[in-house]
Amino acid sequence: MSQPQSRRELARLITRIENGERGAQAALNELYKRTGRARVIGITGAPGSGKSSLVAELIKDLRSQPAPPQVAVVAVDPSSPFSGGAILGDRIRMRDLFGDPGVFIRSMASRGELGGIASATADVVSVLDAYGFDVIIIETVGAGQLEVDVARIAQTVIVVEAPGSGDEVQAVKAGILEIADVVVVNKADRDGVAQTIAALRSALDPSANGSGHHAAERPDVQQEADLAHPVHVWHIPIIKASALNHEGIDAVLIALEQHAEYLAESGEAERRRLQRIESDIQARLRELLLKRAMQRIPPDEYRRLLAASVLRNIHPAEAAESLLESLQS
Ligand SMILES: Nc1nc2c(ncn2[C@@H]2O[C@H](COP(=O)(O)OP(=O)(O)OP(=O)(O)O)[C@@H](O)[C@H]2O)c(=O)[nH]1
Ligand SMILES: [Mg+2]
Repeated sequence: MSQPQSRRELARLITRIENGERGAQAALNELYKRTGRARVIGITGAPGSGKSSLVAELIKDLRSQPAPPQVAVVAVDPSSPFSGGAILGDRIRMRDLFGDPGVFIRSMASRGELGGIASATADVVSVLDAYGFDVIIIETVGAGQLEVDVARIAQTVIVVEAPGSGDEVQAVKAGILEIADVVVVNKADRDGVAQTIAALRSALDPSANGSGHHAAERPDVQQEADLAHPVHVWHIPIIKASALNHEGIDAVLIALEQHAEYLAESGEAERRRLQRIESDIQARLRELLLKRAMQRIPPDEYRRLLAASVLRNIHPAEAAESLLESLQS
């Protein structure tokens, strides 16, 4: 798999998926049977919180294990239509990892279509999984809906926060704290860490926000690994780290291992998989049905109803009902 020939083949297939090429689906159908082995981790957080730096440090540790896993990184940037500054930054930050044949890094830029990038990312993850990558990390910049969609692809989601000004938690502002399985307060070498942790803890506390999530109940921030005792309730850990100083990286890896254990032992892995595949099928079915409907609806009828809706003569829901009826007649 790490031969340059198949790496080139892999890169080419990913490009075809990104471009939505027709032939790519046949390849995806073929390799789907070989997926389902990889550990898929999502990492998100406000711009500049240190996601790429953390990913680089996590990979360094993973790759120095006795039996190092093959690791792939997919950096998804919804805000940049081309390979812009952020992605260039990732490349520089992850520079140390280049030259390691066990690490594959790929950036994906959005072409503006939200649903498109999420399903393209899911397909790219499938390809990497089928190609034998043991760990696949998806990095996205916290910007709302895309992160929620990415969370459905990943088994475990890490939300990265950096110490900021006062009580303001960026992850709450971006609406991404609710998808966190693990919270990392990076840049712990800076001031304001305790304040950020306190703000995060109160945001995660269900009695404070009524979200029904399990808050970090233990008073200590760094939680100890206890892999001998499977956990059936997940307490979202808040981990202090400094990617700059390679601190807290081991604690993040332990939390990831614990979460994997929790997912397997609690049946949550199975539940999430079912949910993910079901919503994937529904999204694709919706797309197919719409495409088919648009092919069959008489264009004049479509334009007539659209114009009537624009003039507020009929409600868009009523227009949709009429179009559906025109299909059945
Ligand atoms: N002081 C300090 N700086 C850090 C730490 N980790 C990352 N940085 C710096 O923060 C800046 C942003 O780091 P990145 O790793 O690119 O952050 P990111 O979240 O991937 O950024 P985007 O992908 O652009 O959203 C860089 O200048 C890093 O050197 C840390 O632990 N401490
Ligand atoms: Mg980054």
